[in-house]
Amino acid sequence: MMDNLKIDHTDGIVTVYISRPEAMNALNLKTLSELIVVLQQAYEQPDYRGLILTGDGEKAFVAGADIKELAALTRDQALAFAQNGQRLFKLIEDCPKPVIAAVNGYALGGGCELAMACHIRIAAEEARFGQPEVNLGIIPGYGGTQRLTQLVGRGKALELMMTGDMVTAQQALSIGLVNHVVPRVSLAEFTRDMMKRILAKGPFAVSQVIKSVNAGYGFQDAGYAAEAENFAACVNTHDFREGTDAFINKRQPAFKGE
Ligand code: CO8
Repeated sequence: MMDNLKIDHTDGIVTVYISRPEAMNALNLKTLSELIVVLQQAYEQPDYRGLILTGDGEKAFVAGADIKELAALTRDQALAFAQNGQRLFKLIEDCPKPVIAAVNGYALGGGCELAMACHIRIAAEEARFGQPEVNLGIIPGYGGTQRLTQLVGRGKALELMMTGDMVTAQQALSIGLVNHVVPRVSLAEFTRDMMKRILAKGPFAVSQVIKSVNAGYGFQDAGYAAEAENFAACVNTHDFREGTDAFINKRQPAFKGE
């Protein structure tokens, strides 16, 4: 029994609904540990043939890491959190079974990073994407600096991460951040149909496609390690305390660059 995930397992397709309606499905530690359990099952159990990750409710896929939890972190905790989250997202990226994100609403910060770790992204027309961490005085910490750059190229990735701007589903499609945009009412069916088409192929061959593509993007490369260190460095600053306090108290932050 999971507290923050709802799970439907039908015909070998496991649909995981991230469900924290009080916090726009934000990823707290409990949710991350529940996702690790699901991923372990996906690796080990033959009746887990494909995974669909989506958000529960109408508004959000996942609106990021849980900012209230983040706000209390020390630098060392932040480094450990980022490294642990990166390992989970790498488990998703390397999963030998297909993993599709059905992005039903806001996919921000860690939510956008979660969608990018999946093999394929399908978005509802209402979905919104962004890496708004700079609004909080931090940077992405779950691999976003690497995967966004891989998906949309360096220039657009830098723009999105430096401005914190949100993009619409159509804009996300035009820059290669998502594979398809569909009406909200069709999202579940469209995603399931694509999963079924993949599952009709040779499963070993599909897993070898994933493995081969990922072999070209080394997780051991300096990028992920640098991101975790640089995320942790932000947590030591006044601007991080100010940014998270401003979000929690619903006011504009006043950053000082220190
Ligand atoms: N964390 C915690 N609570 C959240 C989050 C979040 N990420 N997002 C929304 N909530 C809560 C709000 O605080 C609010 O709670 P309450 O009702 O108690 O005030 C409730 O959800 C509803 O939110 P809003 O009232 O803000 O709803 P709106 O419809 O006005 O706005 C938005 C929706 C645009 C999604 C808005 O909530 C928002 O901007 N959320 C924050 C988005 C964001 O900044 N995400 C990035 C977070 S940082 C991150 O993801 C870093 C990842 C790397 C971590 C590295 C390891 C530690």
